[in-house]
Amino acid sequence: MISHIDLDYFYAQCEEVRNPDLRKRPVVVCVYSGRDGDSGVVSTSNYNARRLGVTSGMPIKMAKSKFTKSEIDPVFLPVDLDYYRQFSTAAMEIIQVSCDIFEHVGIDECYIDISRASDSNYMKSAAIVNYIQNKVYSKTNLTCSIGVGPNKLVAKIASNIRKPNAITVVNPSDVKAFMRRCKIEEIPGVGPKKKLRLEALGIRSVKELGEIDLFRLKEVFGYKIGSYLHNAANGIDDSPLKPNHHNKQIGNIVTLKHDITNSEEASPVLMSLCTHVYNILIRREQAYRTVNLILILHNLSQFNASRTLKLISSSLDKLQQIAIELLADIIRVHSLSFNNIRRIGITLSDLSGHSGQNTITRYFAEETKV
Ligand code: DGT
Ligand code: CA
Repeated sequence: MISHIDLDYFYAQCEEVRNPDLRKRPVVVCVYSGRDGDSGVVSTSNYNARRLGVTSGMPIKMAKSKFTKSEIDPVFLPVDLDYYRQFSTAAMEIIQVSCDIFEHVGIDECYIDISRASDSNYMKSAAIVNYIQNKVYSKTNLTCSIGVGPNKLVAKIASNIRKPNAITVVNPSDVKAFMRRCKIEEIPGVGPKKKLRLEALGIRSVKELGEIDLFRLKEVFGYKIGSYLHNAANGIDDSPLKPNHHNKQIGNIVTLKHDITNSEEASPVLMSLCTHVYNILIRREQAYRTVNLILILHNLSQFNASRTLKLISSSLDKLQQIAIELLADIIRVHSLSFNNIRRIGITLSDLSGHSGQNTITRYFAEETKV
């Protein structure tokens, strides 16, 4: 049983969390090209802006034109990826410790396998994803949409079909009917070009796609895509989850807001980085053996130093002490100047003692006991 989890209007929702007053207004997050004030494209927008026709990839000028008659002033903001990544890491960590197998597929989406946690019971699966949805919200203030199905394809379509803050569970016996209700462009990989090519073959619905002669599809789209489309129309997908090796390391990197000139000024940044990765470590019920520090300079050159302990540790004090020593080592060995540092990152690896494998099963076991 697979679930696909997708954070809603991700960049724009992060901006709403940063400034809750934005919730009432249209929020458009943009990639500015830097050529002139309005050159660039929309990355994403909140639902207030989407209702007026703003879409991802739209030129900023065109997005602005959608608000000429709007009573509420829209807010146009530049993408702040470092900030959004913190939300992504926090949300993915929460999801990851709640399941057996986890595949992170984009900044705001992942697949999880909940077969074991739910005993392959679809009623139970709804309770599990509801628990995850609430937990993500309580820790990050972000809503997400979740799909559950017998494979990745159905789970992904299901998470996309109702948004925001929705859960859509598709039972195996309903897969065919569910697929037939979908629009052809809701099949992942069917964009405007493929849609046109399918129309040229007389295929306008998922039903027609599922019923067309497979050889004809393969002739037009090639073996791989032809088979994919045919299977997808029937809700068939046997692609496995590809677990990320997130459990193997925990890292975080920050961009300095101001130049620093000495180790005293670097210290609070290191402390907060250490605390961040340490909190993840503790949440996962793990311990570390290796600490790696990375420095990225203004000219983008990178320097690393790492320390492997004789014994595993779960001490925050020790981690902070090692981080300070590693920073001093890099500065000394490479004769660097503090004010050239642009970004600092810390990674913990050689992790062990992972027992958070099935928080969800435990949670439900405890619930049942009560
Ligand atoms: P959703 O999932 O429909 O509620 O909305 P989003 O905004 O989460 O969209 P999604 O999941 O396709 O993409 C995740 C983030 O990736 C989104 O918040 C901003 C970025 N993104 C999406 N599409 C584009 C695009 O066409 N251009 C650029 N620059 N960024 C994009
Ligand atoms: Ca999303």
